[in-house]
Amino acid sequence: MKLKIGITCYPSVGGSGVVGTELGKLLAERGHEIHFITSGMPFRLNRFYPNIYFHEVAVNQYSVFQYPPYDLALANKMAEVAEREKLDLLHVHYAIPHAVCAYLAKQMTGDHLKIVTTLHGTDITILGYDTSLNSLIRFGIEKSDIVTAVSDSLAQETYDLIKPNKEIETVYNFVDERVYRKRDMSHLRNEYGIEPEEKVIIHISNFRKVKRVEDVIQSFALIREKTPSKLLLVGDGPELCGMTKLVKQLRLEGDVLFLGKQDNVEELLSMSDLLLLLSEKESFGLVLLEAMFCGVPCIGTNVGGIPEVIRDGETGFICELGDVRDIAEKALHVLTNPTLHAEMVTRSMDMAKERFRSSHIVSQYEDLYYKLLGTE
Ligand code: GMT
Repeated sequence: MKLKIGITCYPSVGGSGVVGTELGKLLAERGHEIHFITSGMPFRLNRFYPNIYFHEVAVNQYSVFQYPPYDLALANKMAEVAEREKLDLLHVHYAIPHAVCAYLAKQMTGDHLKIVTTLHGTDITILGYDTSLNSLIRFGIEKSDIVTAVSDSLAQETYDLIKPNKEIETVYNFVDERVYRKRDMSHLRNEYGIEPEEKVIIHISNFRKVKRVEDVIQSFALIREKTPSKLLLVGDGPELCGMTKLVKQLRLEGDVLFLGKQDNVEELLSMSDLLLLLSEKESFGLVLLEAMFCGVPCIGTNVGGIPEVIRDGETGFICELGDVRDIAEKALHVLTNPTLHAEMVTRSMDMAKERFRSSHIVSQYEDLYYKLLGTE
């Protein structure tokens, strides 16, 4: 049976928005009717897709309101679209505010409208520590019909921190493997002035403090002492300015390339030898999956869901948070050992396909929807 599904996520760049949008696209390819109910066009919806509709949540700025009422406008739009389009369910990404808005919409529409909530991390690992919001997050989770988390670690953290009386199922993230695949990018290395003997290390993030970009740079400084290499820093965010200063202070300007936000990261990944993700909080680390599909071994911290994505010693290495000496040592081990590197490249691509194949993950969500609606 084909379903009518409303999807709400933050439409801007960010892992949860990417996963929400890609899920909608792949469900639409399977014949389901997808209605995005978001504050702006999701950035990955960049062309016409049959079976996909977009409903913009407009927030009016009346002078009587000190803050624009986004949550109410969203709940209202969800109810309006659900009624008019006869939606079977709303799949929302983030407990706060999206699950709570969906519950409000359900109250307005009727119990037949089901709610699936996916937790992505930031709502739990940051907001969960704000005790004033803790009860509301629990409410949003408990009022959802099905709750999923993107890693076992996030599910456990939610139980520990929020203590909801609700089962949370892990459904891992996925990427579109038609986009994330290894390509020959040797010409790009030349364009960036990377010498043939140089190793390319890459870090991609939104440069928030939790990403610990300073540890990436400090590790790179140690790696570069031992082997010729370049560091590509991709993305933008609050820490970027401080990072440019650190690079200058360490006299690494010639070897660290700040590339800013980039659309086609699969091309940059395809010319990289190693990815570093050294975050202090990370429920999954979507970029690890993008790297694995492009055949890039990864080093990550022993934090959140990272060890569920990187197989320590097989597809990369897991290191302790902030231990830049160990990180540099492990990086040099893989970068200067061609046999180990080649094995890790192959295993990364194989394991990505085996454990995080999009068709498998999308089927997991589809099965949850059918179970919830009592159909097939
Ligand atoms: O990491 C971010 O800063 C963005 C954030 C988001 O809400 O998009 O990412 C979260 O969701 C991603 C998709 O599930 C995960 O891959 C990220 O690990 C998670 N971020 C954190 O837990 C800090």
